[in-house]
Amino acid sequence: MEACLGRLLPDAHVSPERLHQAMRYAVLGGGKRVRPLLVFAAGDVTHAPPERLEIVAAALEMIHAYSLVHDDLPCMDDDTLRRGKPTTHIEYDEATALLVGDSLQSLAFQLLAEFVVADDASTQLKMVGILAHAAGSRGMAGGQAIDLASVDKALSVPELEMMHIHKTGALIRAAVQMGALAGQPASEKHLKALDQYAKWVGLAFQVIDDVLDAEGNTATLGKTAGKDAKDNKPTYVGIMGISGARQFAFELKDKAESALAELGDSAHRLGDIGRYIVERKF
Ligand code: GRG
Repeated sequence: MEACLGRLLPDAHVSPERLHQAMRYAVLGGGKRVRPLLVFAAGDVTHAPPERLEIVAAALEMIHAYSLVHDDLPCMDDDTLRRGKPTTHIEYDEATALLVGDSLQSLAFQLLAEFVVADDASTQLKMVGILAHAAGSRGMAGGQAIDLASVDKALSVPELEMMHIHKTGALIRAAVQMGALAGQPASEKHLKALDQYAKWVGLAFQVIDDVLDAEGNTATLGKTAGKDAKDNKPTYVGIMGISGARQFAFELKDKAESALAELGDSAHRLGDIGRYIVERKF
């Protein structure tokens, strides 16, 4: 994935050099690459060719990297550390960080327009629509808007779930759907099972993110720990406590695994990723 992203990003020596260097800084050399892992594992289910999955995974990771760069800006979460390095606006400057996000978002869609990633054009167009929806105001950006409006507010579990289904879950769901669509046609039943899996895994990912933030080890996390409590943000830990939230995440992982049952052995890597997501330490 690292090599693929390095190839697809503009070369650092191509003008405008500073912007291209900053784009590479934001994307390369860090990150767990969870969304690419999900693309590849979902692609197993429909026997999708790896050369298509690489492009889909890169597009997802570029949208994800853009969201992190913008999320770290002073007008949003105002953070100085990401993936163990200074955030992009600290290493470069705010205007460059803004443009990095804009350019990564455009590049993601350019990749989906320029490479063949599905058996036919209508499926490929559907994939473009899935990513646009997941990244936009009815997905990740909308979830971020809800997040920003929730500071200092007490949210119920369903309200918290609604926020995270958009902010974190939308892109994770898109990764699974798009990975599957890159291969042979799947039945509606199988696509629905994959979407159920993605919904539960996406939520489990966020619950564990809250737990890791609360447990607070900045060195291991590579980003500032304890930030949610400091910023007075509603979290699962705030509602359930650390051990309650961890247990909830494991229940969500079990639901995700159950959704995979009818997909057979081709979904075994999706099961592995579900377990990794709740057992991870950063
Ligand atoms: C600015 C439009 C816009 C959206 C921002 C994703 C997001 C929305 C904000 C990130 C803030 C945050 C901590 C979200 C919680 C879960 C999450 C997405 C964590 C970061 O993802 P990881 O853990 O990061 O996959 P790495 O660095 O491993 O890629």
